[in-house]
Amino acid sequence: MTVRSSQNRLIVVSNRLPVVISREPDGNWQIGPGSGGLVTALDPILKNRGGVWIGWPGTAEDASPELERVLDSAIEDSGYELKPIILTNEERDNFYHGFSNEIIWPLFHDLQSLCNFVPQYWDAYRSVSLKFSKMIRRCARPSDYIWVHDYHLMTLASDLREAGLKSSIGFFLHIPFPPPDIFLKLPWRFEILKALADYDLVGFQTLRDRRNFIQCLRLAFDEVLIQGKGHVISIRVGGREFRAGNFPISIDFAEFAKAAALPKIKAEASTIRGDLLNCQLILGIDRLDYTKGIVYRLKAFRKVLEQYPGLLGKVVLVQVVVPSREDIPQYFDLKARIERLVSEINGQFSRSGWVPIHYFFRALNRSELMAYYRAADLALITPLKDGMNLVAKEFCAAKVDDQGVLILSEFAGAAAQLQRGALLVNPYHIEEVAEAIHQGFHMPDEKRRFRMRKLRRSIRDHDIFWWVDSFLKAAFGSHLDDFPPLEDYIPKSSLFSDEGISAKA
Ligand code: GDG
Repeated sequence: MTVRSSQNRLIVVSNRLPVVISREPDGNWQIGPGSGGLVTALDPILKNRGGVWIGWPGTAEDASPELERVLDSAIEDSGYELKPIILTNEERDNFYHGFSNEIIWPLFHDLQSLCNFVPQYWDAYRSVSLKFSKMIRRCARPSDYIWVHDYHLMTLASDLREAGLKSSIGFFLHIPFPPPDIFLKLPWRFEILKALADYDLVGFQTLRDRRNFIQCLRLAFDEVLIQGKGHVISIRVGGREFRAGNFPISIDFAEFAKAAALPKIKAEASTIRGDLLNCQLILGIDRLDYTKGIVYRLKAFRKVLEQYPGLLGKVVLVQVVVPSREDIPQYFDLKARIERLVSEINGQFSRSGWVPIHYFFRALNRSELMAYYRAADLALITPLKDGMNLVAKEFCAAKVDDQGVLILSEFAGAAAQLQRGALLVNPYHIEEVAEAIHQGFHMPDEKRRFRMRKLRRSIRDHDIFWWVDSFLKAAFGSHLDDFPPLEDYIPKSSLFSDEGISAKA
């Protein structure tokens, strides 16, 4: 029998490789390191123990011959292997845009009416999964640990098992897992549940998601046996036994705080504030996505201006929308709705020297992002549903002076962890969000500091490295007793407790 330990070689599998590939004006391909929490956390681990990262390079099929050469040069820099999965244009459309982003993404965010259940999308999802499976079997040694990420690759373990692979395989879902009455709308619901049960460990962001998953299993299978009471449990179903756990993803807190404290960022933040002439700055930063609640948020901002005329000329909302998935019609429409609303609100309230909403439709570079986090008085983060929401954690990490108010949706995974320091809101409740903005605006400095300190402490103690460690411990630990409820580390959300919804903030 192969002995596996937390020091075994790691094979990371995700839809995208951890590199950014682009074509220069002279036609040559350029490759650079990817950014984001997952790369930051897994890069040192892969370098240290060796391993492979398998994923789609994000380029069209005609790039493939040249790509091999470019990726080879990146391997030398990264210290571990990168294995590209080349998708045809049809696979990209049906697997990535189609099944992943027109079915699973809206459904798992409870927005089933936005789903487009096209049968061919499922065929493409299955065939791309087989493509990934083939590549893994080419690379994997029996003692490797295979860690698969996210909703694009839920059926991968079952393909690997079918092909006889014996290695341990873990899976982490970065987005929420929906409750049964929503999940069961999926025409391929049994296939997905059975496939997830083929992993050895299935990780979710929160207890909410893990509970939803178990409820779905109970409805789909005759017998589901659960063992354990901690944040990692064992599930026996349909002749399989596997583990499931909740592991809230996080950020590299120390690195964020250090970067935000740089004099250059401080100066950039002062310039931003100087331009706003004594106004309090409310910040919203999101990818263009209907799950992020941008339209409701703008309506709440309009409401607060209507309700409290004393705020006119004293508050500015900086709303950054990062372009994303614009080739899907719903995203294109969403952009138009946001822009119409921004212009209506600005048209209604602007006066000489003051415009209430500053709207950016572009990505900020990293130092701009840091400077806006530092400059903001309030962060308004109101997704309709979110796996975690890293912007909320980054905003707090950047608040090196402990000043700032976080207004956060109850339906962001981050709410379970950050509820005690944030002002929690129901993002659909326009009046309630408007009240929270008003409350945040008037919150005294001392109270702001007290709350922000709590938030920062919790994120610092549960950073991205803690997250990787917790997942791998759950994968390799032998006894369930070694995994106490996560509430021991992180305050339990009263929202998702058995007592039901509690009073807010
Ligand atoms: C998925 C889940 C889960 C944003 N604007 C700019 C920018 N960003 C960066 C942020 C942050 C990231 O993008 C967004 O992360 P989120 O977590 O908020 O959201 P998703 O992209 O939807 O991520 C989510 C996450 O996976 C991890 O598991 O938390 O729930 O949906 O890091 O900093 N970066 C730059 N400029 C911008 O304008 N440079």
